[in-house]
Amino acid sequence: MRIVHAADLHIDSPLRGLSRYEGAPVARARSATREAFTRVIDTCLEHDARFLVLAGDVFDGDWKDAHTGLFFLAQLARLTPIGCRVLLLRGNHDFELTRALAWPSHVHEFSAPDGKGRGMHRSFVFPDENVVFHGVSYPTREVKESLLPHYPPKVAGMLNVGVLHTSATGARGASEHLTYAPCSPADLVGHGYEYWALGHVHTHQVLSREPWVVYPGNTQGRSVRETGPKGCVVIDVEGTSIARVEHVETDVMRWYDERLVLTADDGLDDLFARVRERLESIDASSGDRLCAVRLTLEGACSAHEAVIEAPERIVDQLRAEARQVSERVWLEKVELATSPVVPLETLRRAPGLIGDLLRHVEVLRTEEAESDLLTLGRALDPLAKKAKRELEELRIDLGDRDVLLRALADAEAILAHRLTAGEPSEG
Ligand SMILES: [Mn+2]
Repeated sequence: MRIVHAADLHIDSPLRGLSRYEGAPVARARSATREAFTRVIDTCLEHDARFLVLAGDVFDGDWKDAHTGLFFLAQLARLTPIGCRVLLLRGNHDFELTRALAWPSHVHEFSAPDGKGRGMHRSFVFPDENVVFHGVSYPTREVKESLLPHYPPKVAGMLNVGVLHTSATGARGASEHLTYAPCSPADLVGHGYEYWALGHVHTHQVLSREPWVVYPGNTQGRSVRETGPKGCVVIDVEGTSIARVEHVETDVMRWYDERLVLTADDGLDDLFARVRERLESIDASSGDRLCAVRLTLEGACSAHEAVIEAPERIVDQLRAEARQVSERVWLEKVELATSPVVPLETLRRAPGLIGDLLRHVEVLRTEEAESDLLTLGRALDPLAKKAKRELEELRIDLGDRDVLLRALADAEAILAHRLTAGEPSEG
């Protein structure tokens, strides 16, 4: 007998910030959470699952309109022919669904602790499969106390599955989420159930195997903070014990947070070649999925000067390269953090003109020289007036000391590179 366990589907989550990039596969990205749920249902059908457990945050929040609910019901209806039943728990995101539709008879929703509105449904018993599910939905967004005291004791002679939306202490990635209904894995283990179907933390992990305490992770990554494969788990049950738990990927768009470290010999052509190579390997390893890649370029390299002289052009060119690699690969963001090959520290200590210049720049960095730095900034006023709109769009304020310090560092790197070009750098 098989059970599919999923959580944190966040169906119709808006995926903020994605629409800004020209050529970005926005429509596909928007529908990603829906497609991932479709794949969860596919997984139930493929494994002939008897139950589908949804452990909270199925929806990202209250439905904007009926479309979300109609889509959800249409997918659940696909389970009816195989007799797969659904156990539904409300988490902090979907505790309240003001437009909720009546669930069909194969959907069983757990009540909140006070039973508000829907009676007390804390345990659902299925004698045909000798299994009982226990769960407590969120009555409100912020559940500060452990919900564990509301869970009934184990029913002897049956498979007991606890469904719980919780911040389990020590779980990987737990710090990325607000702490709700906290509990410790040891308390869950001690409760006596054979399997804890958790939700809330978006990173898949097995906290315990005897008994099983499992986060399936979310079904679809929604930002660069949610990289790597995402999916649900398939639980193999033999009698009243768990034989196997397997993670199955359901994501249709995968996030990558990539760092590429360039070295001294790498010029601009090498930079593009290295990026292309990396994007090709990402594309090859991701199947037919969309890949949203955040790319950080680092390292002291010859390409640095060209990078800081025209960063926007480099980023545009990289987006064009990505597009050529595959239409499935999409550069979500490029961070240019390369540094000059010229050893600034050494040059700064050297006697002569270049040393003097760099030492003067260094003085401008001190707090005592703040007024000099701001004066320097004001020298850019005529330029700032011409580029007023662009600066506003980029939120660049030339009266801001941090902005000026960054500009100073770029100018310093360009100067040092130009003034020492052709000379062997001192090691
Ligand atoms: Mn949650």
